[in-house]
Amino acid sequence: MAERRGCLHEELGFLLSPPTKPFSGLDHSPEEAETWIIGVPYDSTSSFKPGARFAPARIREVGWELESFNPRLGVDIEELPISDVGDIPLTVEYSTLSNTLARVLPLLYGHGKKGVFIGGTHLISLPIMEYLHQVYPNIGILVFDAHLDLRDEYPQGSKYTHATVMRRLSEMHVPIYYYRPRAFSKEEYSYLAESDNLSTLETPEELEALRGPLYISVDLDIIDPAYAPGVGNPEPLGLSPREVLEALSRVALQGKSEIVGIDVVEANPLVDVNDITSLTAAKILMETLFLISRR
Ligand SMILES: [Mn+2]
Repeated sequence: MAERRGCLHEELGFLLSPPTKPFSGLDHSPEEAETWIIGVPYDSTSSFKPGARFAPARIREVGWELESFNPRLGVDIEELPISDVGDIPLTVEYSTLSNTLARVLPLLYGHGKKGVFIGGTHLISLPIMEYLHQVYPNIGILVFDAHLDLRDEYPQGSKYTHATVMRRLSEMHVPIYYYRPRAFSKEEYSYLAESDNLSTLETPEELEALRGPLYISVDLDIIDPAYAPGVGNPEPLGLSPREVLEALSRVALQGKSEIVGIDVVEANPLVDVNDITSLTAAKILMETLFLISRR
């Protein structure tokens, strides 16, 4: 058993860059942890404001300033079996990102663990979901995003970007559930209406009805720019962070689905204001970790 433990640690060491500071001081070994945090600093296909590659490090940094005790569970986050295993090494090539994730994800899910991913742009959800769709053929994705990300190409000629990620998943017939989207192109709106694997949910009650394995993707632009100004494509009239957390807790605590992974994407420290967005992201990550962790 001891040898096997050493192997996993070693394999990860070859594939990942260690975090400069683990999220909230989490120092459990990857072997004993039930949940792994993985940073995915990828932003090469940003169409508006690049800089999301800096988010995993910044979110970890400011997350240290948040209190880490959870009264509902009566525990500090350090007591939960979570390991911050580090970052996918920086690359500007989507194929390299995708290949590295294809080697890391079997180590994670092959050992029965859950993944919590810090983006990066929204495109990082695609290689993660491509892998999970093989492991869980009936997996669905619950998306918190101002936008639908259903464009066929964006910018023109580009098939693999933050604005096309859900279109590529839809083509794989993955059920996609959007929670309260608010910004559409005409093309996307028609595609949504015509596709039977896509739906929008407008109330927290509807979230409880989701079934089966579920991946959750939180694009921080679901939140109003007042609380999250530092994102790639800010869109006014958004949700409050509290509304997002209430929705997440509905799914995790009252819902019937099995949450197998979560990402928090699109924070961009280069255009943030006083770390507001990174702090909001860190808080959502921390609350999410409490929601999905068993003691
Ligand atoms: Mn998005």
